[in-house]
Amino acid sequence: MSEGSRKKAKGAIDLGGVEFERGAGGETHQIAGGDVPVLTTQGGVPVADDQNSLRAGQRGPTLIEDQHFREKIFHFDHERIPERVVHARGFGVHGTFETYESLSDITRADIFQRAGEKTDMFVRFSTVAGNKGSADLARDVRGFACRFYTKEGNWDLVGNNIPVFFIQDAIKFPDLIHAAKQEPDRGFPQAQTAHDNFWDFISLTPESINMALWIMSDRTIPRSFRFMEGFGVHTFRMINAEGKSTFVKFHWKPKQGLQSVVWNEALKLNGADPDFHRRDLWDAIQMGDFPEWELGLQLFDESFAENFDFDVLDATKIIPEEEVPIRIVGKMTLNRCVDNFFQETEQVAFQTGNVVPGIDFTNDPLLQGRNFSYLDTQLKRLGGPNFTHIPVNAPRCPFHHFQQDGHMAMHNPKGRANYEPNSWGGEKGGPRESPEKGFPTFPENIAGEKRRVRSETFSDHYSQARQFYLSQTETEQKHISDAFIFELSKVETPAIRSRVVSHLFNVDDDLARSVGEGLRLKEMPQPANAARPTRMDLKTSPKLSILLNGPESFKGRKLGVLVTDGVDAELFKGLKTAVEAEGAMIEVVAPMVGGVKASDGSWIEAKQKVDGGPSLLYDAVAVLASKDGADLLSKIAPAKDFVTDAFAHCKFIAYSPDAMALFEKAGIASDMDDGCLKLGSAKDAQGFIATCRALRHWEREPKVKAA
Ligand code: HDD
Repeated sequence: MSEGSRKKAKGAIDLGGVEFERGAGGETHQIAGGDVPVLTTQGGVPVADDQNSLRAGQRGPTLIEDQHFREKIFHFDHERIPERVVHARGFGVHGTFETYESLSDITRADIFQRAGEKTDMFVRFSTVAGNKGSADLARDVRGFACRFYTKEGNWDLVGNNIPVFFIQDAIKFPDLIHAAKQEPDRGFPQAQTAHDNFWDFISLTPESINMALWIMSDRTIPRSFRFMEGFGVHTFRMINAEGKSTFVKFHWKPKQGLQSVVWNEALKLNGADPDFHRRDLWDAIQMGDFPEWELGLQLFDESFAENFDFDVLDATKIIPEEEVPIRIVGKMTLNRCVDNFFQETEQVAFQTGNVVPGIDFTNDPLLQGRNFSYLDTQLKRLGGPNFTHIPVNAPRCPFHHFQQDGHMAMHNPKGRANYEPNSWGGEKGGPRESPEKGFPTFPENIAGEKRRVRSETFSDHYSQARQFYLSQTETEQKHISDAFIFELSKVETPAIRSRVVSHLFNVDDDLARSVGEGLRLKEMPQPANAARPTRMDLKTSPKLSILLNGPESFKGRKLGVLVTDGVDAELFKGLKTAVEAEGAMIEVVAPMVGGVKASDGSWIEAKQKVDGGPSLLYDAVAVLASKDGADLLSKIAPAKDFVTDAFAHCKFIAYSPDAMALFEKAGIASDMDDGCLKLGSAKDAQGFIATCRALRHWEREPKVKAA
């Protein structure tokens, strides 16, 4: 509000730029006027006093007549809606999709007709098992749900960051989720699969073993939503204007490259910053560093599907990129945070059934079941059938239908006709169907007995698990084995531990043995009975590794710099320049949040006090300390953790010569390796940042064993 835009009220006081006045009881009222609107009730009635309920006498009871109090409390009492039964914790943002080229030969979907066309999007990332308030770094699959507001309606691609699923038939979904979430008698553990029920179910469900390998890999502990792939999982169809069908699998490739954290880091991050992933995305978008993914299609025909090693309708299987290369057809840019979390992120109602003309389902039994479930769940969560009237769920193209009434109806059909056929004609008669423009279901020929049955073509449960495992680097294989050992160590029933290992013998002998030994099983189990023997001849697929597909830059990553008073100003400036030139971020950590005084007398502002800014938050770290500063840091336990954790998590570490005292006191000075770089002068900073492009110094890992 501009000064003098309104008169200062009598007795007004100024609390940090906002004007208040004292009421009769000594309380403060924020004064309306100028740019500040008058507070009203939901009905628009101006409110005079929002500090005190209406009382009979100064110290008497509250009056039931107080309609303002009643409305306020009534609304508050009804603020909560049920959280999602799965994927409760999520973070949504807006974006844009840009089509690179016309795909009219493959699909008539309007969004893929014109190169350069931009389509609005809403995307929600999530974890699966945890409740709404759980921590971001749980070991879990990440949801990757994308809505395209196309000119022919909403298309929802409701995928995950892992291309396969646990089960083949949707009828097992409630069992899977019951087993994964908190055990029903005790209500814990929260957001963890490391418990008996989950591994009991997995070990009795061999079709889940391929996914079990994926979830024990670092895919389930991504460094950021920005650094993970997305997958539509199922095989879908694309249909062109002539009615020709092509099978398709959807992939999202992050332009930022892939990156995960290590398990020990994830465990600690959950305490240091339970909002680590949502904060990361929020910060990146607010800073204008918009994350981008390219949309890729694996396109194939009936004859490929018939000859492929596995059934393309089985959602527990991939088609390796090496066999059907990915065709990049467009780019998604996430560029706007929501205005209100509840209104958009909580209320967005994704549905696999939202497909547009030119995109169609296949008979994948998991997809078929999902089409039923997603519509159904919205009724429970959003309270009625009119959830498409909520702006984030409404199409952005014209729409006309005869659905009417129900709770919270915002737009009923206008005019006399609310049915068809009708004989009113013209505008009065309302919308009509269009065989030409309408959604064309692919006329697939289907015949068969009505039976509860699982196709024989779905029965190979181990071959792709083996292929996935053998496609990983040695470092990643070790992480998988360590993750199994960690999770199964939390399983209290030895028979369940053994049963899981018995499946691993059908995947890879070395893996099974290392897990069995890590658990100290008294006796190695026999391989589990397999419906089909594991195929040993599948080629490895390097595209399945994270480390082989990382970025070649430190762009979008964060360097944490621990500084003290007396820090060499030139060195700090040199490092900052090098980080910014790379398109990365620098965050200053100091003994006190106010900052430090550099060697030239200049002031360096800090973002974090050292105990609130552990090295876990950063991709690489630097310690720039004066001699006195290093002595001070040596006495601060979180400063010692800063360097020991960074070292244990295989991060690159830079240090000013005087900072060495901290490493000595922390007990790691004699172990420091090629991943630790001394910054003699500002010139060395560039070389350090170039080194950081490798993200982690994995050679160190066998020595520190922290993963
Ligand atoms: Fe699901 C939510 C992804 C199988 C039933 N699912 C949900 C979300 C994602 C996925 C990303 C969160 C959407 C959001 O952000 O609001 N789900 C998947 C994938 C699956 C899968 C990739 C397998 C390929 N889901 C699946 C099955 C069923 C469900 C088999 C039930 C038969 N999923 C649901 C649900 C949810 C849901 C209960 C909870 C909230 C919601 O739908 O809107 O209906």
